[in-house]
Amino acid sequence: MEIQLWRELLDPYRQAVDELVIKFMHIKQEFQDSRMYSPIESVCGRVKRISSILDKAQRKGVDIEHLEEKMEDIAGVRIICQFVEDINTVVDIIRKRSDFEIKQEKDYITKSKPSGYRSYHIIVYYTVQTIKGPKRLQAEIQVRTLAMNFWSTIEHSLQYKYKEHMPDELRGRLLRAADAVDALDDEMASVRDEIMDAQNSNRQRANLIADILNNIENLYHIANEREVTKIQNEFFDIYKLNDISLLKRFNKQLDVLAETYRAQSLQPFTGSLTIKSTRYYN
Ligand code: 0O2
Repeated sequence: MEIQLWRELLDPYRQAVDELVIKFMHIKQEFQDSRMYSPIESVCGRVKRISSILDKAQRKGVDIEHLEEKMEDIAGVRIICQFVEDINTVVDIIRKRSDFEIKQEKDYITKSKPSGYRSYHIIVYYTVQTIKGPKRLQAEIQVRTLAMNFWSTIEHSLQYKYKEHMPDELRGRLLRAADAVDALDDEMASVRDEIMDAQNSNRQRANLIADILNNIENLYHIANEREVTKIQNEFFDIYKLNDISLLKRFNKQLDVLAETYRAQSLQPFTGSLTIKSTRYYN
């Protein structure tokens, strides 16, 4: 096939990958904006390289004319989760969507491949809008944990190096490594609640600090600079105490203060308002 024809063939797949990656990133964002734990850790995608398409077509005996119909993973999206349990949540989310139709699910989590490979694959039909009109194509969504991804990335590069001739000894080591990955995922699952708690409070604290800084910044527009500098110093003192409840109270006080300033701005005001920092050390 001429290079121009390859470009024409692959362009809609590029568009599909871009769109799908954005859609899954938005799901993650939606969870975070709702201050909820996101089952999606990261998302990436790729269009299969022409050389890989040709290799696979040859390996599977697929005629170039039937590429689009027979090769399901020209467009590939990978969703990485922290825990095995999150994979089910992501799969459920995908099943409920109306912007793509599921063709097939391949569960290599419950039953790993003989290589030791674990991942959940969903083949979908997805329609992109192009200048030539809508184009329905296939895409493969791989859902796996960070640990599974680590293993498969390493194993994939070795497969690439050795093709079908991977030494038995290396194959054995990879299988043992795959068992270790299973054990790691199991171990992490047993402390999932603990880890999620820690991550939630980290996120909560980061959001709170961002809110406080935002509030202080807003005060610069309505209060006098000396007052705001004082408030900022009080914030640093409280910040050092590393106590989330003090930070929450401080933020509430900032809200009240901003409200008071706003009310005062409606009528002439010459005094000053500040937060009594001593209240936070009780
Ligand atoms: P690349 O370079 O990632 O694109 P099948 O359903 O078995 O007839 P197919 O299409 O091979 O045929 O489906 P399968 O087995 O679900 O594999 C699709 C993709 O999953 C592969 O694409 C790999 O990305 C990944 N994969 C499958 N098995 C393994 C494995 O043993 N190790 C690793 N590291 N990845 C695997 P490609 O085209 O093989 O490769």
